[in-house]
Amino acid sequence: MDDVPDSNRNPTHTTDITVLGLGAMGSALTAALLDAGRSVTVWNRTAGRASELVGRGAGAADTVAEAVLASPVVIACLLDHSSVAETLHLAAGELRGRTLVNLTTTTPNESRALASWAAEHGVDHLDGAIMAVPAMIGSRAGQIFYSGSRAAYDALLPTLEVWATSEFHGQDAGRASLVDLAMLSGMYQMFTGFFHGAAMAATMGMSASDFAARQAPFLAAMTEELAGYAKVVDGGDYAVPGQQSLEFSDLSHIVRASEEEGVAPSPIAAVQALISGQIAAGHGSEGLARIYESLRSGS
Ligand code: FVH
Repeated sequence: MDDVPDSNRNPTHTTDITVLGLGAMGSALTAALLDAGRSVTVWNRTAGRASELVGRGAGAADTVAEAVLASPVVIACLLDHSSVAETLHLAAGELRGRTLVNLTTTTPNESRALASWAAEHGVDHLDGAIMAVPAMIGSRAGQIFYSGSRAAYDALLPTLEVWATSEFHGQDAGRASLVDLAMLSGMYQMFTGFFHGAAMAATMGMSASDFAARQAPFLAAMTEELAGYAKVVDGGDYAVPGQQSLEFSDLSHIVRASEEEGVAPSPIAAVQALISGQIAAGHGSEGLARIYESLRSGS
């Protein structure tokens, strides 16, 4: 790396941890490790991103293989699954006998594919899914889900806890990613619902900020309903008394209003389609949570 002073080049000493990838998240993870007193070797594909961390005590490696050889534990925090595969193939032999923690966002099957690759190459593999932005790393506010090697998780827990609250989800490497992406699915659909509502309110001149000031406390109050809906889903009885029925929850008036105002109705129309499907299947008197069954069955 061109930005690294000679004294930090080609570390001959063994460090505690190697971090591959110094994007926003990899840099935050490294900084937290240094703050916690761990010795760290870093590598990044593009030169010029290590200087600040080197100034704080990290050693910088010129190649992936050199970085991997420097530590018994290797953290990968790269863009996506392909970049991880591409990078690790450069040091497959050097990784043998080491622990790999992949904190890159991947799909569950991509995590499982990496687990198989790691097993074939004698690497102890733990997959992690980060529920935090870089500024939250180093505090208990963030969460990181893990799955894969239980032995690696147990051994590394004091280090993992440097970054965020840790939660182990099982030895199937895909599970952490699955929980992560399921959580993000809920979040993005909530945001999309907000944007749809803001677009409707904008047709009468309300700013998105004014709409947000009203929507935020309302949505916060509505999240109180989640536990009740979850209880119905887990119990599997959607006819439990006291719920608002699907027929009563018909949202076609919101779809119509959206269309009348010239706003694309797609987000709310998707919800209405789930409701209509369950009503057509004869479940109109059951509660809104019944749409979970359409989603679960893939229909
Ligand atoms: N940042 C965030 O808020 C989110 C929070 C939740 C989890 N994500 C995931 O973390 C992974 C890394 O995210 P990031 O924010 O660090 O991403 P960037 O700042 O864009 O840095 C990307 C790094 O990946 C390197 N890279 C890209 N392609 C390759 C490749 N083919 N081979 C080797 N390295 C590659 C890139 O290197 P360079 O462009 O500087 O050379 C950066 O180091 C990610 O999965 C998020 O979804 C973060």
